[in-house]
Amino acid sequence: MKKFTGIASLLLTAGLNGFSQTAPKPYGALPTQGQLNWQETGMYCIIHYGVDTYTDKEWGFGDEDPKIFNPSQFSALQIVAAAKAGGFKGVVVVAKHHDGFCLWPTKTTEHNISKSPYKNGKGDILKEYREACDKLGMKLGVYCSPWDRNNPNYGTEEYVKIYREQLKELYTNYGPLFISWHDGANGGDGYYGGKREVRKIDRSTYYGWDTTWGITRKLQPNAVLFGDVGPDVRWVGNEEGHAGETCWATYTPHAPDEGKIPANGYVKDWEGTEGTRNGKYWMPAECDVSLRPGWFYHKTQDEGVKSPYTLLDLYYKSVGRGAALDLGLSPDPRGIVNEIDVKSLTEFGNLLKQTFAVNLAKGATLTASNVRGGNKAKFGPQFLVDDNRYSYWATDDKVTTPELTIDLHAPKTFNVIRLRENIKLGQRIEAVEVDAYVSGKWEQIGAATSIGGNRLIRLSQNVTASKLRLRITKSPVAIALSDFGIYKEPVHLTAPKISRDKNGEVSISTEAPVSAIRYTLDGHEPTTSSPVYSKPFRLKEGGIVKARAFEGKSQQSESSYASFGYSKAEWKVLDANAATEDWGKAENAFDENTRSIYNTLKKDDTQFPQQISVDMGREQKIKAFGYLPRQDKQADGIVDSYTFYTSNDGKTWEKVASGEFSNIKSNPIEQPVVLKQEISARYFKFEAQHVIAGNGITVAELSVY
Ligand code: FUL
Repeated sequence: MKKFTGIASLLLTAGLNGFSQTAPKPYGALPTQGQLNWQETGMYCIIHYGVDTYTDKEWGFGDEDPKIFNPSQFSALQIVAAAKAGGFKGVVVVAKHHDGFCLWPTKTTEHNISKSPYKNGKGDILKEYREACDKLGMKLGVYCSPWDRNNPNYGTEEYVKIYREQLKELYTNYGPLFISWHDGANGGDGYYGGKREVRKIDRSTYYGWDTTWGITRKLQPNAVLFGDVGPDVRWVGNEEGHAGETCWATYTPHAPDEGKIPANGYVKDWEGTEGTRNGKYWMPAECDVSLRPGWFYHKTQDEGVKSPYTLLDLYYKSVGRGAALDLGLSPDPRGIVNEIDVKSLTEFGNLLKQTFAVNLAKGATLTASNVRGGNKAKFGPQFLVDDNRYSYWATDDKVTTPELTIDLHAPKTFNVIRLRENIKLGQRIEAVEVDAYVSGKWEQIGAATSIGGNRLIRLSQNVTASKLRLRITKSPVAIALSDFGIYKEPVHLTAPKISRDKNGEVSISTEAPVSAIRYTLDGHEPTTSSPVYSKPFRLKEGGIVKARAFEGKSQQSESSYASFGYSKAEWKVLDANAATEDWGKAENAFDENTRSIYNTLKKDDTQFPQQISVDMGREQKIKAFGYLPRQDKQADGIVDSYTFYTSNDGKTWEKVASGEFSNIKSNPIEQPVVLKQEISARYFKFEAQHVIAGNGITVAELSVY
């Protein structure tokens, strides 16, 4: 009898397996609990605020006097509330940036907040953030820069110990933390206790990352570790806020040099944008991008705060591709997030809320071409609309390209589709297509690749339909899809694009036809009474153009903004280092085309400095210069140490500005150089002392303001 039961249960199990009533076998690398929590967090802010806020720099040299840190109105509560209003779930506080100044009273270095006048040396910014986060139900994470341009020990084993002590202090005193953020910018020149020299480290081995990460695991076991090489969350490879259109949660990082171990700051970072299909590790991407052009606050960038719709676009390109959005906030010298920034954040938060408030697929009848083991109660498609990210529709092992029809019972209008896999079983689905039943036939309306933990398909126009179809077109194994949603993003007109050509003619255009574009040249916001744009116009002296699209009486787009320097129509090259190729000629440095570059790159050794001098045709009043580095994602020839000269005869030159373009590698935006005082000159010279890579210089545009 006993024997018989044994055989019966064996038969039964075999039968069940045969009908695939057990859960599908997990596929590939899998997320940890910490990574699942991080995926659900989805969006958070990184806060850059410290001595750079007072020196107006992106990278402090490390010689800043702690006395300059004395905010009048610092409010962690206001800052965290601004992030929350934008729909963000947590903040990563830059506790120490490359300048080495610690915003908490650390025992590891004198270079910290206790030496500042803030709260008479009794202040602790980290503690204030901890309290604010607790009060507002937000998560807290920390960024402690490995590179320390202040510390005299930087480059030695002693410093690595100090760095680990700093992390220990942060982990012990300010938890619970959801993320520990490790930057890849490492080694270079700095103050280093007064030595003012260049210190190079072996990025592959110096920090002993395995040991350092062990400290995080021990003291903050629920925090994920972020870095170029994760190990939990990887850098996406750009600071523009977008992941690849195809973006895998799995990744195998590679060192730039064959046979070496990759590390933070030492990885083929462009590979992070898409990740690796069937990569060795579950290491999803984080997209970091600042709300402003730079990471720290600069008054001159007040006009450059990203608009709510730009943020929404980035949301689709990061969170919507299975990555996280990490948006940089830059409190101003008062110690709070500027009103302009708060406004944009709040509007963005409202847009998100409005868009995702209602899943229009709820209440639909879902019919699947296959359900695992025929067991609807366990694996049926009803789980796709139940608000649980882990309950799922699954197919039999041999069925990898099933279809699903969604009967909405009544016409619904939508423009966003959301899909999620149950990633506890890995990232399985490689491609899908979505159809709508319109005018008696199926029409494809959208497609997506690499589904994973969250995939949003933003349609270019509204679709109205009462029946939809989802086709899984590629998956190596049975599917385990957890969510299907359709949403309606509110109507909006997109802000016009403003550009200027070589002859100084300004054009304004919109993506779709609108009833009117109106613009201003005096810095004011365009209204229904501003002039209507009808054809290109000249803007010889440069200036600010603002434009807005209008539809009917009540609808208007966001306004767009462009600031132009003096027209370059009459500019001529006076002298310049020889260009490498014809297409890299010096004139490209002022042709108003950001895609063409002046290029002196050579294969062999090249002497620095290198220069280009320009005859502007007549004397101009100059307040500032601008250097726009190449915009094609290549680093060769990008200048990071410069001098500007002016002249009235093209022979004798006066040096009017010099310095470094901090962080230009990761964030290659126009670098404005404001002169100490306005100057009159007909000629200027841009001289490069150093580039971030390559032998020679590249310039997309030079501008004079
Ligand atoms: C970069 C840093 O060098 C920037 O200054 C900034 O902190 C950004 C978030 O990471 O690599």
